[in-house]
Amino acid sequence: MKFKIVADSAADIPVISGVPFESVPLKIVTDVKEYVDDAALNVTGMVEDLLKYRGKSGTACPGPGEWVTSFGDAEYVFCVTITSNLSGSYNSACVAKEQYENEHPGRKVYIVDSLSAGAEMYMIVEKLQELILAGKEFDEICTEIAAYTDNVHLVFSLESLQNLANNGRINPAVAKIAGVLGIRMVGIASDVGTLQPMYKSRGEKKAIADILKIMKELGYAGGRVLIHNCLNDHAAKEVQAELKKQFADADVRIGKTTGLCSFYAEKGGLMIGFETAKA
Ligand code: X90
Repeated sequence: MKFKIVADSAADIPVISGVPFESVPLKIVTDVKEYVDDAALNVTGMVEDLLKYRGKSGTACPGPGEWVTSFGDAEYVFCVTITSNLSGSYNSACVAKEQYENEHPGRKVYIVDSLSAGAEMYMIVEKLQELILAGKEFDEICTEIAAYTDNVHLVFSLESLQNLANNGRINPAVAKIAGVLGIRMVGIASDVGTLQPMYKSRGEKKAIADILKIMKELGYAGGRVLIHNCLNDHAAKEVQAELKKQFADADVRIGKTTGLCSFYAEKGGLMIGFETAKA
């Protein structure tokens, strides 16, 4: 096997076809249960469980050993991680890379710190797949994927920031505002891979208008969009319709958050990846 793509499960990709791929699960842990974010996870069941659950909950990223196992025996590995600013996944992957390359001289691992999560990671993985299938060489793919990450972004809308706040991933004062019924926190993944709140939007319609506004400000002018939602197909379809109305060549797909992103984006959450230039 020459090439392999691996990504942690914050990319929302249980399986992919066409090139060798493996998803490395994060875990969602409560006092009563552990959920492994793999293809077997019942995401809806987990979200419903958590809505009823009142105790402590948190998450755990893969350790270096889990990353090394996922590399298998590939000559060249592309490894995509959730933002290093909010998780230890990237650090684990760096340790794994060092070990793998030392144990197997000649093999190489290229790590992409997505500085993001969810649909944006998904789009980075798809781009890697495209570059591999186009028959490009390892070095060429590294250069092109680095350029691509400058042109892909993430905008989100969250109805609750409770799990983010409880786990120290966002300022508690910001979380309180978004906890108000009907208010959505609309924001982006910042350049350093943190949540950057932009609007406190009242109601779904307003949130969707604010999402579109942000996308245009960041340079969206038609092209690929991937809308991942946590039990909110309705809002995802509305965003899709609005984009198609405003941009003749909008290429908009809808998908679902898996375990990790569902835990943090919570019920109603939208995470939208989009391209701003042909890359
Ligand atoms: O290592 C771990 O346990 C995982 C920690 C992950 C913490 C944050 C996940 C956020 C996912 C929130 C929506 C917007 C994300 C923006 C990313 C910069 C979902």
